[in-house]
Amino acid sequence: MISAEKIPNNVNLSSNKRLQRALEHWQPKYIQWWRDMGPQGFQDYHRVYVRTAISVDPEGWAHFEYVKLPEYRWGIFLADPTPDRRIGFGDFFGQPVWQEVPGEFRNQLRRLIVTQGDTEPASVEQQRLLGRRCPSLYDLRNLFQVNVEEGRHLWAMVYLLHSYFGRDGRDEAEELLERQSGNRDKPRILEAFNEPIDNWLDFFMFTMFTDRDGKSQLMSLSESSLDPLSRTTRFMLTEEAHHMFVGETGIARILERTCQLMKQAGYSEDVRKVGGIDIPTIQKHLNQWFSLSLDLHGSEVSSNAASYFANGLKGRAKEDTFDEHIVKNAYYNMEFFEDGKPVTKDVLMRNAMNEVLRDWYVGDCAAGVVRWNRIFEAHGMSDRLKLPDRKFHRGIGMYSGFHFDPDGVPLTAGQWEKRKYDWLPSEADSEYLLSIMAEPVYEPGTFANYIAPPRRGVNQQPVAFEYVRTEQ
Ligand code: BYC
Ligand code: FE
Ligand code: FE
Repeated sequence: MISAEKIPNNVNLSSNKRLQRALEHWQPKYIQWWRDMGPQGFQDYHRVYVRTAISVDPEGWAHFEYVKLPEYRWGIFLADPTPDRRIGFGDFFGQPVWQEVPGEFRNQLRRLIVTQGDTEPASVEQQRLLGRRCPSLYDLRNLFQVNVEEGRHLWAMVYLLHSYFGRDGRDEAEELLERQSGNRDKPRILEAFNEPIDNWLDFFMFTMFTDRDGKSQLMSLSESSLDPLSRTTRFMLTEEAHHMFVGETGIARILERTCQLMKQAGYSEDVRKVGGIDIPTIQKHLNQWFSLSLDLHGSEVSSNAASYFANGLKGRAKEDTFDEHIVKNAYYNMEFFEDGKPVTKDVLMRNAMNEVLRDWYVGDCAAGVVRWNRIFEAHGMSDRLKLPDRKFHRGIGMYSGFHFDPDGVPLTAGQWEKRKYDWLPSEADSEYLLSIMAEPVYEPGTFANYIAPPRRGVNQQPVAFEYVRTEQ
């Protein structure tokens, strides 16, 4: 029944003709955007073995089939409502959640939804050239799975804009298709979403670290008093898990292969000579995407964040695990950087909510790095990856005007200029990566030299399954 509709959904769209018409009007513009700005070279002649959400229950959600990408059935799905759900934090703690947008919070909510929505198509734009450089059909399929789901996340936000924000919401939905990642005149809103992702090391680091910011931000929005926002972000989180899986296992497979190649080549040899990716280059890309993703959490001290919390719009990750939810007289002991020295000061906790979420995020990232380092351990190697200090390479917040090395040691501008490519990818690193990715690998079961095969395939299919088919 659901699949007969133009826009698959579990929000009973056909009962709201106005909304249905508005979304059906937006749909062709979305498809045009996908064709223009989505995966380049994979629109009309390829079928991809993807998972399509056709409902939120486990069976409907895990529905796999071959589809041409522009024919993917992007739908609108909200997690099931929680009966008698109550506001979980802030000044309205304990009151019933909202099914409509309160007038006084309309602008703030719109801004949060637009900011979230803007990242989704941005990531598809950033990744549009990767298909032609893929390390295998398995990876190509995973890239497209992530891309179509980010497209669906845009649908999720556009549904909210159209349903609850009237004319303004419809205008915002149009603009979400007009801003473009990296465009000088109309860039995407948040900085990390304007950075190019043209090689697969960047792609895997992005899905590891930047999609994980998606996870922390969506967790905080899923606490929201606006119930439709909470429900839509809750379902998005189930998809986010797969994006981080792609990133974490992608890097793990590169590490595995690097270790193998180092062993074969004799440990003192440069692994690039045998076509692998050296550990320092992997560390630099980690530094890059971790620091950019820290910025995505906003300033350490933020009156916006305080106001989102007070008004019940954006909570903490796992709000129910905290003892106290009103957080009026609590303080956060924060490290500032003054006169070249760190000093700690107490900040009202509500003003530190961006930092509280960042703390959660850093912990989640650190656990992933521990898992990566087990690969070195298993190979008996002493190399390790590590997260840089959170002051390193920041463009937002109180550290952004200063320079620090990855251990958090302050540097002068001159020292930074001299050494920054010890810690961040250089032009030469990018060129090297592009050189080993110049030829895509389209043969089922074959993998580029710099990456190990995955342990298992998708949906119990073999690793050598033809995950993407070409049509004549
Ligand atoms: N770049 O009070 P402040 C995802 C602005 S990822 C540029 O510190 P606030 C995904 C800010 O707008 C998750 N500008 O921050 C992942 C403000 O401007 P005004 C995305 C920035 O307001 C992979 C000023 O600086 N979700 O889903 O607390 C693939 C001072 O702001 C940045 C969300 O972001 C930046 N990085 O904002 C696909 C959730 N950071 O007021 C998808 C929605 C801050 O001075 N957004 N600014 O003009 C929010 O919750 C918040 O707006 C922020 C922090 C987290 C962005
Ligand atoms: Fe997303
Ligand atoms: Fe994602």
